[in-house]
Amino acid sequence: MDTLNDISQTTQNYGADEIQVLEGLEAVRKRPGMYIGSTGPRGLHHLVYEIVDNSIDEALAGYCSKIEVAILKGDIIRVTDNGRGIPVGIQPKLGIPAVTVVFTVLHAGGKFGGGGYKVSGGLHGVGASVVNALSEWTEVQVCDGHHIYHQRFERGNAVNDLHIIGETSSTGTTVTFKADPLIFTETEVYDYETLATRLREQAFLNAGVNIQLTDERDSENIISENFCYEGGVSSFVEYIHKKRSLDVIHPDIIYFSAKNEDDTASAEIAMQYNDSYNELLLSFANNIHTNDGGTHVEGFKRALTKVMNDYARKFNILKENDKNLSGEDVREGLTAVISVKLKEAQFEGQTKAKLGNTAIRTLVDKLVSEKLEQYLEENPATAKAIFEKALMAAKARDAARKARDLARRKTAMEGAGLPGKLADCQSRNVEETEIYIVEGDSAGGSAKGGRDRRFQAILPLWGKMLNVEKARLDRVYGNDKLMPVITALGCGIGDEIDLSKLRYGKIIIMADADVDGSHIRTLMLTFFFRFMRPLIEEGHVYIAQPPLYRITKGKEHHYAYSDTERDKIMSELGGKYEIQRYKGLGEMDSDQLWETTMDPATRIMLRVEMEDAAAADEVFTILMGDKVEPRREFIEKNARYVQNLDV
Ligand code: TTJ
Repeated sequence: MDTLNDISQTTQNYGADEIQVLEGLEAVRKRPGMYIGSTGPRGLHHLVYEIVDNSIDEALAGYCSKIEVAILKGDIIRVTDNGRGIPVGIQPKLGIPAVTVVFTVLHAGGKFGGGGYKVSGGLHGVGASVVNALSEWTEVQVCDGHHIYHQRFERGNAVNDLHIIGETSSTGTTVTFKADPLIFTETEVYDYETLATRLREQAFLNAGVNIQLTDERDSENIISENFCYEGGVSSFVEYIHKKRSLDVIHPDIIYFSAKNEDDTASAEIAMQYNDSYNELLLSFANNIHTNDGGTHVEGFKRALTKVMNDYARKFNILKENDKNLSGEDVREGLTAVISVKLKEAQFEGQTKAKLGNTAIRTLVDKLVSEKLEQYLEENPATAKAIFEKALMAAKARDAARKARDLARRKTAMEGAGLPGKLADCQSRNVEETEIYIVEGDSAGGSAKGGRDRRFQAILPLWGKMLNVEKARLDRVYGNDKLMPVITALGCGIGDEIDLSKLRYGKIIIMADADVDGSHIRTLMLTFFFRFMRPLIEEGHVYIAQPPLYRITKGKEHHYAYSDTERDKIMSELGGKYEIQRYKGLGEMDSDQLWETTMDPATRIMLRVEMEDAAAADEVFTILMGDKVEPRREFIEKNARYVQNLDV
């Protein structure tokens, strides 16, 4: 191995390669979004994931048993592992130490020779050099069992050569960095829960890896948590059910795993059924959350449906002339974690959150087909519980189909097939049409009076609607509050949804800014999330923001949409003025409603977006489910984020 003076000697004269290296990192600073997605909170947290992923790889290779992540004062991050330590030997091609290459050459991450494959996280392992480029400073310390090596970088540039600062018998790597305020706006600080959620997930996905998170920013109140799960993905399923207080219908967590012949890919599946009507499939490829699924999920679904129907036929659970169980029937109440690791993962789709490797579909299909059938035969009590639920789901689906057809015949008999209360718009161009779902007949009246009938439709809703969190499809069909919405939107619900038939480009929920309005909004969002999720995924759902106050001074009037805005207007106006607190939409006449909440030129609307389906599922299950304790906990934890609380 090269001695240190070799290192210092060879790094004096920068060759062409080194200059190209520095230009590479300049590109990262010019367009950070290309490498970490955004320079907002998500991008900031992404820096941590990029560094931690390297230590996780070292743990997966079997050389690291402990990873420590610390958030230090000043939002500095320190990641330490007790692995072999990043190699310090001279990298022949560039003539500089391998560890310096890792921090200064783009995409230089991954394995330094040797077997195994790097399972990267985040934006697929852009590597430590990107973190270095986007940090005001980065310090790396490597212990190789003899010496302690140290090097410092500033905004990607080495400010010294790798040098020895001491002797040691231990091995490992420590990286400390401060995100660059020139790249990340000053207000960006790390959110403990965000990091905890991600590190916990990585511990579930890599059984036995021990990850410690500590927040030292408040020296009076240091928080620390340890994540280590020998049960891996099975512990993940257990955690999901516990966190949501869901009742399981069989005590055991079903677990399978397999590798392919040449060991270039592996798959793990953990699954358990609960008594809800919702399914939650969490899928990962190389520890990356494939939010949009892909071949591993397709293989799982296909095999599950086939095994369940074959088993049902074999044991006469399904009679000769019974229809097959559908995919939805066999997945009702199912929580499953599907985790695959493979050499050359291909990610597809706009957000690269969908796995494309076709061989993985076969690997997972084969794994489930063989192992699930065997499991069901060896665990008849579990099989019984699962089939009872699937048969109930199938019956409900049949009832739903009948209720839907009945409802359709009923509306057809009523005439145009559209709900009586709908004030439709003239345009049929979905690019411009909007439907306001308005709480209450009086607000519905004002909205009808104030709207632009060319492209705005109004559907007044009245009273509280069904909380669908605990309802199957059959109870949704025929529900007199939801059917008008389903019919007006025209695109069907559940597995029959077809957005090409959607009649309005924007679906705008307009309810009072009070507790009742919030409840109506939440019930409507629960319905869209559970039975029309593509509407949210495709960005069609909005929440209207009516003003909270009207401030009048003489002939002049202003609208305030928050308490802060109200105070700002009051201080600007000064002197005498009148303030009206709107308790409900009904207090506004048509013109005011148009001007403040419906005119596209002036209105403020919130688009409902879903960053992470699993996180949304957790919120809806906790808030709308029937368990009180987790709801109380959630509200206590999140009360600080509530604005304009009206009690
Ligand atoms: C690679 O194979 C040869 C011996 O060292 C292996 C390695 O790179 N191990 C390694 C890298 N352990 N930890 C890292 C690492 C840790 C942090 C915190 C950050 C980075 C960029 C790498």
